Amino acid sequence: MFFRLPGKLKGKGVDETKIDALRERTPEPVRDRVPPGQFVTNGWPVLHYGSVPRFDPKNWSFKVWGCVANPIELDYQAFRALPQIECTADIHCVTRWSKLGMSWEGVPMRHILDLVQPTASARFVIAHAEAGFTANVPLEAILDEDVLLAHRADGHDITAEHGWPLRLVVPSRYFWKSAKWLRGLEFTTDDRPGFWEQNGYHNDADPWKEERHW
Ligand SMILES: Nc1nc2c(c(=O)[nH]1)N[C@H]1C(S)=C(S)[C@@H](COP(=O)(O)O)O[C@H]1N2
Ligand SMILES: [Mo]
Repeated sequence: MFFRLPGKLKGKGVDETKIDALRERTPEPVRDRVPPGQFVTNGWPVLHYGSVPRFDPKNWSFKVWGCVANPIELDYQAFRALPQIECTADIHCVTRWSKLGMSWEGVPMRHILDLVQPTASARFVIAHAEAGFTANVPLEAILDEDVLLAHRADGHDITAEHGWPLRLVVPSRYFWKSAKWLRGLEFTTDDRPGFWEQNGYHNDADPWKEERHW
């Protein structure tokens, strides 16, 4: 049986009957970093709904609004002038591939939080991407130090199909929460399921608990 994603998702599922065999090939030293039901890939599949948006720096901005003391709207130049860090993180896609030890470069979410100062009523963050795509995470999920607004991965600029010029990276959740072509963050009091969450994926998406589907 093939594991299929809802809608017109680009990319292919994995043959579920092969997961155990694929897992057995995982080298011993990293086996405990692979969540249940996942296997390690060295490639980097491209998966998303819809088409790859065109990037024009003149018409690009990054906004943060909602339950924050200091909403911001930055143009591309201003965004790129923000402090950047590099960190290493594993990513886990609900279609069962995991990619270990990826290096990511970008603006740490911690810095954005310092800038905007979420208010006491902020409990969730909705990532807004091009073409109306959204993904929701609880505030706790973005407090980890490895949560980045990334523009480089594994030493290269992120390609258009992987989210250029900016993507969210939330390593603690399945990769669908890591919105590509990110344009803004909205802090909210109430949770609001995003695109994949409304299409059958689990709201919380913890790969260690295999929170794949509702
Ligand atoms: N804007 C946007 N971001 C998205 C998606 C999407 O459909 N649109 N799909 C998500 C899903 S389901 C996955 S698995 C990852 C895949 O990222 P990749 O193509 O870089 O591997 O992007 C996530 N981010
Ligand atoms: Mo996905």
